[in-house]
Amino acid sequence: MAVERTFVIIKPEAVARRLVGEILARFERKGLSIKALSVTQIERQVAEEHYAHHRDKPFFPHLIEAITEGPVVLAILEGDDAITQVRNLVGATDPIKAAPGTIRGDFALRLPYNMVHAADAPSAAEAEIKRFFGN
Ligand code: FUP
Repeated sequence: MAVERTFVIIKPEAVARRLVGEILARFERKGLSIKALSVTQIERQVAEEHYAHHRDKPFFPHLIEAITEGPVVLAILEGDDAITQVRNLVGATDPIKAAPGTIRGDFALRLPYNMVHAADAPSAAEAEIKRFFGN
């Protein structure tokens, strides 16, 4: 067990549906602390960098469109094993496979609209915090 920081994006579809409070409440209820919070719109270039590992996938254009089409909420969350804890609360990538009780399982129907991005490893969390919040 280690205190970790993780990075989360509450995606445009979640902001549009007024689910920001509901989603943040789930992280807080679990025991995680909000260390930084920001409302912004992600530039196309930053989105393409963030999802560079998917650049050659057929869904890439839809993914970039979905994450840049409206305001998002960026968050840094901290707590014991925060990376795994947040991924568990978020659920499987595909909303069809995400278990009920998870954010994606409760609020999303189909890709690429899965409500939340959450860093999947400490190295990813640090790189993403730097990319979206600076130093
Ligand atoms: P995750 O870490 O759970 O966000 O999953 P990935 O990094 O594999 O996927 C990043 C984003 O690509 C997802 F949030 C949604 C999108 N995606 C699709 O649209 N279709 C796919 O088949 C896989 C991912």
